[in-house]
Order: sequence, then structure tokens, then C-alpha cells
Amino acid sequence: RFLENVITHDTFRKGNCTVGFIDQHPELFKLSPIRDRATKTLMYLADVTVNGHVDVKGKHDGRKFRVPHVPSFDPLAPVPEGTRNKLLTMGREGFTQWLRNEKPVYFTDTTYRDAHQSLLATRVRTKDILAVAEGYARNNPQIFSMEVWGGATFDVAMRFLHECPWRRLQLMREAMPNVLLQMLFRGSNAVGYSAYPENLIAKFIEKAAENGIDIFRIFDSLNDIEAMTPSIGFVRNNTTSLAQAAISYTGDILHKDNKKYTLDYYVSLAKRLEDAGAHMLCIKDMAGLLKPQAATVLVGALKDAVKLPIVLHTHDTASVQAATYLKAIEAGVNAVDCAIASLSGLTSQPNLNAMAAILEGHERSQFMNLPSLNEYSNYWEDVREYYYPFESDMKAGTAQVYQNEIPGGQYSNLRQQAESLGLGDKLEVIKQNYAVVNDLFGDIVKVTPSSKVVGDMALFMTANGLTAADVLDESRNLAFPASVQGFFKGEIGQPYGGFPEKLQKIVLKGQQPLNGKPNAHLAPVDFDKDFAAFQLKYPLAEFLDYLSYHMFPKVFEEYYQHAQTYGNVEAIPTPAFFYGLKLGEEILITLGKGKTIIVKLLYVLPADESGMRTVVFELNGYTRRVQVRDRA
Ligand code: BTN
Ligand code: 3PY
Ligand code: ZN
Repeated sequence: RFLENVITHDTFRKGNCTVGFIDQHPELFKLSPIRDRATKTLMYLADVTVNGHVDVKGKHDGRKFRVPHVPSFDPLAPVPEGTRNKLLTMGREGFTQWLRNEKPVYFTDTTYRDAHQSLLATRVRTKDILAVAEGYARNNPQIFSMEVWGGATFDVAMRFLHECPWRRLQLMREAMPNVLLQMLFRGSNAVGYSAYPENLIAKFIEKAAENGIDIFRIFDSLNDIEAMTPSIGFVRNNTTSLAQAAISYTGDILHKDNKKYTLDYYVSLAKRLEDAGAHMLCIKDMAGLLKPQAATVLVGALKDAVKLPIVLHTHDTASVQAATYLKAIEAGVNAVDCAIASLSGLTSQPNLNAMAAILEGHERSQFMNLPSLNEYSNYWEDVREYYYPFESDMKAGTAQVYQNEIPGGQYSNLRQQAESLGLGDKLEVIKQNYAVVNDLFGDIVKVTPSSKVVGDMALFMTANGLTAADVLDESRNLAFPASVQGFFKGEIGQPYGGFPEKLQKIVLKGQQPLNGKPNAHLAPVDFDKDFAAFQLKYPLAEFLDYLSYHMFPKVFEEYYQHAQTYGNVEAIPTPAFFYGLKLGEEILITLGKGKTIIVKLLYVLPADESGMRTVVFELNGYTRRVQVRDRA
């Protein structure tokens, strides 16, 4: 490095080099920020090449990837107007009125959030999204909204991808100025798994809106309205974005034995959410349980009960949800959630391309640019391959979901979770236990985080060979998982119909449960004082990082350390990010505007006696050596 600084130094190049040259130029020992970044990037590549990536270790079969084709667009042409322009000109009331009265049905595209959350363990990186985001929004301005943020993406971006979730949002906003950007927000749980103080929720919403979110889809994992109304209020009063309140759908309104989650239950929730100030209403069918005939009844009843536009979200776990959409569309739903063809189906959303195509000629059809959608599907088909270690091996739809009611995102994760606990061959038992736990818990709504509690308990029962009777046997004095204890303490809220008393007593072992709102007992954050302390600990971080830290303190800490060691890894192409480089392989990495480096792997030397390996690269034509510890 030093040598490179010398030979590229002006004085040296002009041949004016004298004896004192090195002493007179301390800058020779410094690295420019971009060179510093390049070095850190080489450190990252060296480490992944030598030691593998923890996330895909033992799963890479050395396969080659196709180069995805990015559909073309004219970046100099004016950006075609879309729904965001409409919202900005009409205002929120005008816009929602317009949507409610529109004849054609609209599509929300979930490709950048729920689709990969549900198929690829949320691992899709910003780089692969950004490669197509601008072109997609220009070629497909008919889309109602792009679901791009929230849910598990916030956590996973930092924890596994070492990316800044806020920067992802900012970049997507810049790329797609014409369409509405949407996030999934877990009410009092924000983008986490338990409740946060109210003023933190308010601040998070304010900053999310400032950085690009137009639609907040707000839900609570127990359909507890108390946990949703503050968020609805913050969106309404502190931003110019839309509060889309979601009712999580469970059970089957048309089932003859159904007494709990009835049509009346959902209608009453919808009215209360309208009264709480929601701009839109969403039926959030996270497990794909809403059957076609039930959609006719539910959408019809909600249209009559509220004046808000109604949107429908589902997962295609049983592979029949296109039929549900058709019935919902015929009952007047205003928008449905779909994913680009190659990231659709099974635990993801129904197929956008096919849905748009089958509606051609229907009285509520929407004009969509089908050839363009198909081109983008081809792009994602190739990019999906990069992420193959994260695929669940589900091959076909399953009607078992009507029995176990496992949400799409959780379904695809369950196998990996089971395997990591050594329960890989007990997946069927785990799924059965999931339903047993639901009964034990009094039949609750299951969606993040309540679904995680049920899943943890099902894994616990399976690992220990417990039956429902064992769980209810007080004398066994079981050590319940932490999330189960938290649930019965009331930490994620109050389930509809209350807790089953006997089991609550057994789990809490004498502790008193909380009543009311899950964050009622949490002290507000003192932003001024607390942020100053945060900055002392993390001097390179800013306010948005501070919010990330509050959501996930430990994850943030690791993310920060990673960034200090390896710099920003977002620019590294995905195959190299997960699988490192092969000998002789050359890649381009754009570290900043006009700052592209060319990296070629030349050799990897054997480990020395202290266990270090030298990895030799060519960086922009210069040989560079990096030392890494061989941990393999
Ligand atoms: C570097 O060398 O690249 C800087 C290391 C510290 C990075 C911090 S982590 C939080 C914040 N977000 C960023 O992208 N950079 C800073
Ligand atoms: C999430 O909260 O991440 C979900 O996708 C719930 O459906
Ligand atoms: Zn979903």
C-alpha cells in the first residue's frame, strides 16, 4: 500500500524524488477513504473466500450463476406519473376516495419485501433490488404500490446482510419517485418482536415517512386495536403518508363450528379501525386461509361496513389463492398483493403476471405492461439462484395449512429452524404441535411475533416429546421458552378472549401478568441524553442508526463492528458476497460515484504456522496481499 502511494505520488512521478521524500510526505502512510474502503472490501472477499460465509456454509455446491439480464429503460426520459404523483396532487382524503371508487383493481407488488421474506429467508440484498428498481417503476407505473420495507427486512438487513436498512429505503425512494412505497409495521412492536416505548414508535414512523414510506401497513399480532391506534395516529398526525390498518385473518368465517373469529368479529374490528383514523383497510391473510367463498362474504361485508378502500393480502401456501383474489375482486376489493412471477407462489404471494393476465377482458381488469413484467420475472429468476441455500424445499402447495395455520414466512423457515435444533426429521410433528399449541393457547391470531411464540412452543414440545396433557401437568414444572413466558406475561398484548387461565398460571409460576397495552410500562426514551451517549459509543453513527440500535441493540453492535472491519459491503456482487471468488475470477465493484474497482483473485497461499493465509488480489492492476486467519 505504502509502495503504491509512493509510485502514484506526484513528486515521485515527476522524478523530483530526493532523499528526504519519505520524511517530507507523511501522507504516504495514509490511505484515502476510497482506498481504505477498497482495502476493507478485499479483507471481506479474502475472508469469505478462505472461510466461507457463515450463512451458507456447507450449503454451496460450487455452482455457476447466469448473468441476469436487466430490462432496459431510458433514464433521460421524464419519469411517468404513478400513484405517488396522484397522492401528492389529490391529498390523502382525495386519494383514498378516488381509490375506493376506482373501477379497475390495483396491484401492490410485494417482490422487494414479503416475497423474498417468505421464499428466501428475507435474504435479498439491496444491490439486486436496486439494479432493477428504477426501470421497474418507469416501465410499470400502473402498479399501486411497492412493498419495500419493514417486516423482517429491517432486522435481516443488519443481522445477516450487514446493510443499513435506512440506506436501502433512501435508495429505493430515489429510484422510484413515482410509485407509492409501502412498509409492514407491527404496531407497538415496530419492526421488532416485542413492544417499544410509545415515543420511539412515533419517532420511527416520522423518520420512516421522511425517508420514503408513503403507506404504513399497521397490524398487531393479536389484532389488539389498542396496540395499533397510536401508530395510526402518528401516521395521520405527524406525516403526510397513509395509515393502512390491517386485520389479521385467522380461522374460517364460513366453517360451521367457528365461534371465535366470525364475520362479526372482523366487521367490528374494521369499524373500530376506521374510527381510529385509518386511511385504508387491509385484510391480512398471513397464512393463506381465506378461501374463495369466504372472500366474497368478507370483502362484501367490509365494503358495506366502512367507507375506506380495502386491500387484500394473502400467501399462496395452498396454491389456490388466485381463486380467492378473483372472488375478492368480484366483491369489490380495491387492490390485491402479488409478487413478480418468479418470486411468487407457495408461501409467497400469488403471481402478479398471471393475475394481471387472467383479468384481461374482466370488467375490473387493470392495464398492466405484461411483456415488461415477464422481463422482470426473468431477471428475478436468475437472481433467485444466487440465494439457493435459503430456499425451503417445499415443492407443491399444501392444504395442511388449513389445519396448522402457519403464516407463509414462518412456514418456509420452519425446516431450517428444525434442522438447526437437530429436529430435521420431525418437521411433521412440529407442524402438528403448532396446531396443538394454538389450541392450548386458546386459539390465537398467529402472525409475527405471536406466531413465533407458537413456533417456539411447538419446537419445545417436539424436542422434549411433550403432549398437551404433559404441558398442562403442573407437577412437571417445565422450563418454558422465554417467548412463551413473555406471551403469558402480556408482553406482546392481550389475546382476543383472554389467556387460558390454567396454562397462564403454570407458565408464570407465581409471577403477575401485565394488563392492558404491552408498552404501557415502558419508560419513554430521552432522545437528547440517550442519543449523545449513543454517539460516544458509536462515533461514526447518526440518528437513523440510533433508531436501528433501539430496535436491535445487539444486532446493531455487530453490524457496526462489521462495518468498521469490512466497510460497507453493499456494493459487493451477491455471488462474491456469499461464495467469495474463484482463482482467476475478476469482478467490478462500484464503491462510490465513478469509483469502480476491479478485483481479481490471483492466489490463496497455504496457512503459515500461526494459522494465517495470504490472499493475493489484483486491484485495478496492482498486486495487493491481504492476511486472513484460516478458521475453516
Ligand atoms: C467504514 O469504515 O466504512 C465506517 C465504519 C463505521 C460505519 C458506521 S456503522 C453505522 C453507520 N452506517 C454506515 O453505513 N456507516 C456508519
Ligand atoms: C412480518 O411481520 O414480518 C410479517 O410478514 C407478518 O405477516
Ligand atoms: Zn405476508
